[in-house]
Amino acid sequence: MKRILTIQDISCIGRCSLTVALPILSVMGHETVILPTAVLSAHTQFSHVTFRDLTSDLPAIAHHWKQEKFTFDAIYTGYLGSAEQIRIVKDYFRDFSRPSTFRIVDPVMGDNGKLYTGFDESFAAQMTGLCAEADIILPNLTEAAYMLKLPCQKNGYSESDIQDILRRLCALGAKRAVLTGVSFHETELGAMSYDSVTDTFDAYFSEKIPVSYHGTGDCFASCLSGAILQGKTMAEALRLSVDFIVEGLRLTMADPDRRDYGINFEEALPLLIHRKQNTSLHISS
Ligand code: PXL
Repeated sequence: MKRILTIQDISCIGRCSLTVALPILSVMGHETVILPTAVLSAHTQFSHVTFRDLTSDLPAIAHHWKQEKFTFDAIYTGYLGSAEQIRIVKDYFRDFSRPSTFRIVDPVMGDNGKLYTGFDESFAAQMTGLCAEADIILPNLTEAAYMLKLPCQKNGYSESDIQDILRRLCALGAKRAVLTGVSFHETELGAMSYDSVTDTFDAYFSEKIPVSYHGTGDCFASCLSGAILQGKTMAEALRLSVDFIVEGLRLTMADPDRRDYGINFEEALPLLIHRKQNTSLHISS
């Protein structure tokens, strides 16, 4: 069994960050250690949210873990609330990694051409610095544009545009980059990745479901992290993660009581169990 540390906030309402990472990684068969960075009454797309900042707890937790000599097979980070938290996460990378530890950074900062509430370009620059230390980064197109200081463009990317963005993202320091929300055809949506070590691209597309729910990127990043830790190749991990999200979006749309509280990933979890049983490759421990 792999042990993964995931560092993100707890948003009580809204199916995102730790409330999706923990169940997804657990169902994929990983021991999941959580480090909550803040507790919010709901994610920041809601108005008037409460925010309990846990930054000052993080060094003390690290101190205890160092005494216990804990290390992890992977460290996966999502939404981080401040530049100070990014700095502390770099310390966690340094102190709790072995040479084989996968560092996975989802640079959660924005979507649909805009940064989320509370973030600015200087935060984006700090997050770009964290990405430089990662084995795998998973920006969406908005986050990639902020990282590369490019104009935000939602559609109209050609395959060679996306390949160029992926290469430039890796040139910032990460070994592999996965770009989510990629579409070359109006009926298809998926993700494309680049491995700078082998100089190879992978991509997987599925039916475009014409809705957008908050937290979808967090579900995707959790699933992809879990799949890589299961020993799946990037091509297999992309396929599983896109299929999982499409299933979750379909289930969400089919629910007559649906509200904008994230995607119904819970009823898509059996897909992850089924596909786990069919995994052919395993990474050595
Ligand atoms: O889904 C990303 C996310 C996670 N956590 C919090 C957020 C957001 C996006 O807005 O506000 C608190």
